[in-house]
Amino acid sequence: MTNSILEGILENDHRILSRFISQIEFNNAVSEDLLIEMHQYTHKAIRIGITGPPGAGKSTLVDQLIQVLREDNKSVGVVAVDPTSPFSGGALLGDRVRMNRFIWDENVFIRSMGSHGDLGGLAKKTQDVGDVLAASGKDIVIYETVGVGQGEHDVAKAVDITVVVLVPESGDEIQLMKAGLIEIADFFVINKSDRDGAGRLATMLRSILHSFSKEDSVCPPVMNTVAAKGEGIYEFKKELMSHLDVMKEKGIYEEKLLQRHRDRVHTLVQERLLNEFWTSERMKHLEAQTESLDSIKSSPYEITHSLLDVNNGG
Ligand SMILES: Nc1nc2c(ncn2[C@@H]2O[C@H](COP(=O)(O)OP(=O)(O)OP(=O)(O)O)[C@@H](O)[C@H]2O)c(=O)[nH]1
Ligand SMILES: [Mg+2]
Repeated sequence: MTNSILEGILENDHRILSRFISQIEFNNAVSEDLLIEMHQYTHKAIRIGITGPPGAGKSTLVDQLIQVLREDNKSVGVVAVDPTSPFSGGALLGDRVRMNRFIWDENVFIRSMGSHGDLGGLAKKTQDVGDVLAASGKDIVIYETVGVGQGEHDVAKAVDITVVVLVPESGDEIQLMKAGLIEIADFFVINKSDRDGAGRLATMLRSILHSFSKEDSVCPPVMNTVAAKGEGIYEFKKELMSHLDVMKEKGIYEEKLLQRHRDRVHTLVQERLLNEFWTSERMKHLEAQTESLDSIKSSPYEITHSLLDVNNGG
């Protein structure tokens, strides 16, 4: 099949990439045939998630990371995922992305993406967009997302390795646990290490991680950086790549990959079945069953039973 959109993606035509990614982002009908055909080209990229509290310096760090990756002659795709914003690409996110200096480099593609209020679909969109960037030939795909809730978990499902960026002030042990960041982190960066407490946080974090680590897993490394001054970035990149190798050796990488594959099928089946279920017939039925306040007397279970009994199209 020769499809001009797929050709454009494979040829790294940034205009076509951009347009196709928007289609995914806005939930427009995307040709499944194209996604199926594209799949064979999506396996090479390394996918890295960068998450952490607002203002931790994630974008500054990504900007610096792009530079050292470019020095290695690696091409990079970046998606700034903003689960809290229904907007994307606007001035606000543009400011937050901070990577404008790569705008003329055809080996760097930077894009922001909002959730459009549809949080459930974020994991799927994130994965599809990552596939598009991988197919365009990017060696490394980086997702930046603010760790404030569900979004970073969706992103964690789409990546090979999740980097959690903290700052010296994130010291509160309990808070770390609460944030659930430890569960998703494969790697920690303490940025803004030009501030007091960076060493202390690193020591504390290492000891927490040590006590948490299981026999068949690997302990997440903890690195210190000063992204604003470009300090520790080269070391960060080096450690990140060698940690990926360790994850591969231990079979953790492969396990993640397969789990991700399985999850995606799961999600697609779920979506498909739901779409098939909610025929106009059933929507009408639900409307009719919940028309007046009186209807709250019927148990939701009862209404569900009656819905499941409504004949499809009948
Ligand atoms: N002191 C210090 N400031 C830094 C460092 N890295 C980044 N900053 C500053 O921290 C601020 C926030 O940086 P960003 O890179 O936008 O942070 P972010 O995590 O991407 O922010 P959001 O995307 O809004 O969550 C900026 O003013 C940066 O200049 C650092 O290592 N040390
Ligand atoms: Mg940012």
